[in-house]
Amino acid sequence: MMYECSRRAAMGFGACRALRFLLLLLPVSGAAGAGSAALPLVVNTWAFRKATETAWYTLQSGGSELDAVERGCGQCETDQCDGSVGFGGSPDEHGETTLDAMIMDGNTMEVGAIADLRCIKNAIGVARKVIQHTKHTLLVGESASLFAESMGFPCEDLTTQNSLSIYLKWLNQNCQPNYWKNVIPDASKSCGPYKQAKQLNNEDWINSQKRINIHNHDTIGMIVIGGSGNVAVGTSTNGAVHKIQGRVGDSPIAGAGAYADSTTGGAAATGDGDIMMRFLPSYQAVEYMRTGTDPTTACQKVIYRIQKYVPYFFGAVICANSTGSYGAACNKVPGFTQFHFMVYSPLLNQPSEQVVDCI
Ligand code: SD4
Repeated sequence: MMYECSRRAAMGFGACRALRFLLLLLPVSGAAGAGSAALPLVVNTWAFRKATETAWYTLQSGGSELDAVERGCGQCETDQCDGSVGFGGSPDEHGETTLDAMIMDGNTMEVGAIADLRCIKNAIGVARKVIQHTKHTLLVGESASLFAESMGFPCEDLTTQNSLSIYLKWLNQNCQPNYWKNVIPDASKSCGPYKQAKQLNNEDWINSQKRINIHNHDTIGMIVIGGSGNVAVGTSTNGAVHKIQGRVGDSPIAGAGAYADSTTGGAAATGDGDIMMRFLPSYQAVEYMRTGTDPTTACQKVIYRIQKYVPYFFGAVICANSTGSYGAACNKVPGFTQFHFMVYSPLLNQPSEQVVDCI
């Protein structure tokens, strides 16, 4: 850890370098997850290696931090990372794939975001156009698609054989699981259309939360910090599989899916957006770091805060400060005990997959 080494002069330079070398060989794990500090830095959720590489090479070839975020997340949209980013994944209740994305500039605090975007593949590209060509922050639904087309993005069918077969399988399973509660017919047994039930029963809600897990969530969230400490962040996702039409998750919401402030750092979240967006975890993590909390602890504090209300939520957060330290944390639930994320910095000669134990 460079920062620690320079402060611990008493340790001796040779010993400090040897320690740094050893630390580089260790995977990030549990509370010891603070990453070595160096700039520039790319950190992204999950083992989306090509996205990390693309962001890194964008920076290396003179692109800005925003360019790196846009191209890095865009890489995942093209690659359909884990089926949870880009076209052909997470069909909604009507079988359609819709996209959410955002990009944020930590120097100017500008945000461009789109949600419930239909028929356009490059969601983060459209989000960037919101910053570049409008005075707005968030555009949604079919109107967002019209905006995208006016910016030159082609309208294409986002359905694939894969998304169609996920959808058909779900229909054959009586539309289980789904996101309805307190409706008739009973949503835990039947498909819709639904009407509101007279009786409101909170038990339904609790049970339905238990079904939202790693198998229907995965988003790219990315933090890029340039050589002079400029921070940019972004997200891109096709959201939650079998979502109700019109549902928007945390990813395009500033402070929820991601947040950047070049005076402090950046953070991005992945997981059950319906829960996570209620806590603005990315904003909260950046605010913890602003008061001097290290990135790993900042991420952990955010997870603990949500855990207090929703112990079994599925989610993880990545955090990095503007000096280049980074960390991550995740909430431990059955089937999700470790979180993988990617890091690239001058201390690594290739994108490095790191693992943190969930808390
Ligand atoms: C959402 N948070 O729409 C996104 C999905 C996700 O990891 O992050 N998956 O809820």
